[in-house]
Amino acid sequence: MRFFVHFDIDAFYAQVEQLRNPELRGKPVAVGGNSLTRSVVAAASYEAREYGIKAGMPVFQAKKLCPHCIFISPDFRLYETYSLKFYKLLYRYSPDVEVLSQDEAFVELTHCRLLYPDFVEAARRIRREVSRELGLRVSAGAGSSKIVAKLATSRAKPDGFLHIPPDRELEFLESFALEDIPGIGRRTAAALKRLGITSIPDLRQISPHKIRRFLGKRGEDLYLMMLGKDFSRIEPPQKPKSISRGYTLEKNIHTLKEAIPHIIYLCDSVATELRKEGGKATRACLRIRWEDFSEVSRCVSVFPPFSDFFTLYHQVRKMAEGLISGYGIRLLSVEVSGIYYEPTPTLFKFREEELMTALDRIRERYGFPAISFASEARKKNEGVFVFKSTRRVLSR
Ligand code: DCP
Ligand code: MG
Repeated sequence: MRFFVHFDIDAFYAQVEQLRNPELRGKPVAVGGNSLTRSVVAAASYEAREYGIKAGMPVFQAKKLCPHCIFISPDFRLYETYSLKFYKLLYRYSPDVEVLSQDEAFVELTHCRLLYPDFVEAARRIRREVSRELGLRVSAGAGSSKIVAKLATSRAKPDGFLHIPPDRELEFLESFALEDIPGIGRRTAAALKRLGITSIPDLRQISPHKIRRFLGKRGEDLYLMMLGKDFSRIEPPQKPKSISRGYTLEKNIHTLKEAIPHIIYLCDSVATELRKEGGKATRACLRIRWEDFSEVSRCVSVFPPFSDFFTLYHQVRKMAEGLISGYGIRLLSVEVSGIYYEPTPTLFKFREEELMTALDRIRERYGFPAISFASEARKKNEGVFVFKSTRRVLSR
């Protein structure tokens, strides 16, 4: 029988802020952008949640629900240091670690029987030790599959631990609504509904072949998982499939001239991350959210594969020229995808490549903001909520 433990830090960003500033402890705290009118809540302390504040909610709405809630601008670099510490700690207990997000990971103990004769006791101990060393409350769930462990954590929150014994797993799974199951989005739930399935026990009435016909292989995997047959394993660290950066602007902008410094910053940030991951991209996309919240995106294929700022900027700028025409812009985002990780042979180094290497070295030593393009400095209007996303290749 396999044994998985799932860990998830409680109210991650908000807790880090409460740890850094003891005056915030025990109080409603929400971390969001620095503009009270335009950004969204990234994390809410459990005290703030009592007022109905949750992640993804616009800050102005959260402020209405709880006027004395303390709003804090995010400090992504600080959260990143806690993330790295968290991952490192978990690897101390088992080599089988799968990182899911900044504050969430699976640890499989199956192959560490000699170290941990009693898995459940070990899981409890690991949670306590990780929590103590980080100084943050961490919740954990355990079971014989990843899905059971993850769902157990959701029931253990905040600051708890829940183990589901093998003979209780089916009953436990059936206690969840379909839309609470990770991997079942709105679209999958709607597709299941069309097949007459509105709850997990309903799944028993349908054959795996029928599910596969309607929802494909992923649907079939989900189906088996819900019937207690989750065969998925710990996935080794994966390389990202796409890398994007974007933000909502503090004030709407209208012209290409105003957009260029932001585009420079976003392209520089994406290309730097791409080089850090050791990849070369073949596709570049620009996404714009207009003032009426409608969105447009444009993508181009690029050959040969690139990882330098200049190629990306050239492509994104061309797309921006074709799209920007005086209408108010609220959000800008740049993404690269179609990433290759095989070394591509180069006969000689271009000057641009040498420049990129020098840039990376400076930033490795002094941090990303240490150096930037001069025209980026013309960015008068700041981006208020940087979202950083590095979508990883997920294979089962
Ligand atoms: N996050 C974000 N935007 C969101 C959701 C999350 O920026 N819409 C960030 C802030 C969170 C962190 O990711 O602190 C971890 O996300 P979780 O979903 O684990 O949420 P929390 O850790 O805040 O709360 P909890 O895990 O206790 O539910
Ligand atoms: Mg969390």
